[in-house]
Amino acid sequence: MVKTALVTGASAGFGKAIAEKLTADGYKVIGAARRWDRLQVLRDELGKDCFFPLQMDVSKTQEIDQALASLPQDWQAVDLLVNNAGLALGLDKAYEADFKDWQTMIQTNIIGLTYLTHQILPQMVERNAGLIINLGSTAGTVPYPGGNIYGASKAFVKQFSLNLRADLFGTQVRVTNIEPGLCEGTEFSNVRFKGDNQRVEQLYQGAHAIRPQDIAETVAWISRQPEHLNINRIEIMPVSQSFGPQPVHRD
Ligand code: 8X3
Repeated sequence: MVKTALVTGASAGFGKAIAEKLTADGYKVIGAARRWDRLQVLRDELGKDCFFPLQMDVSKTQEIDQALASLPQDWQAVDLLVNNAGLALGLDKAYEADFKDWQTMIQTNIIGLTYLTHQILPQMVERNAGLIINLGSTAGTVPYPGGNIYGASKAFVKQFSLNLRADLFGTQVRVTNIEPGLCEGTEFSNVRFKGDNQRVEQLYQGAHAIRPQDIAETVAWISRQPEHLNINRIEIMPVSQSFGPQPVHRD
């Protein structure tokens, strides 16, 4: 039976690569994003039988409700939910950061992700089947200067993923948190640095960072695991990235 996936943030970066990979693997994919024109291009590329464009801003719970209610009958049963939409804004120290940026990250990375999950979860439990893949980050485990709310939101996503499994004990519904490190080929850093493309270029120069296709492959691999296995967490970094020493400030 053909399975249906719902992928948020599907218009670019990870989400687009995941939508492309899952349709190639035989899924019907609902691609959710704000940018309708990009979703239409993706529908033309993937075909209307394989890809259903769903315009919604995941940070607005009302839009999530309206979008889900607009799904045609044969696209309503979601077998795989990929909570990919999320963002980082700024890399400023907490005492210099713009609180509006913090609110936007919390609204998208936490409220949006949890609300959509809350709306989809009951149908999965009812069918006693389903897989939720959340996009966390190494920033949810490794603190770094300027990571403040972004990292905290991804720590939330990690613990939320694990706690979901705790609640889903006894069901066949599975949950995985993917935690990538430095990634390129997405709009992530352009958004974080608010269009400072020189800073973005410097960040990725020679880094051979994770690419969207790598994450799409990971999603596909998780989705192919036998039903008796739950992949709890996957942490992925490029070989060029590693861990740092703990800094000690001296007088
Ligand atoms: C992306 C990884 O290191 O830019 O979530 O925070 S990092």
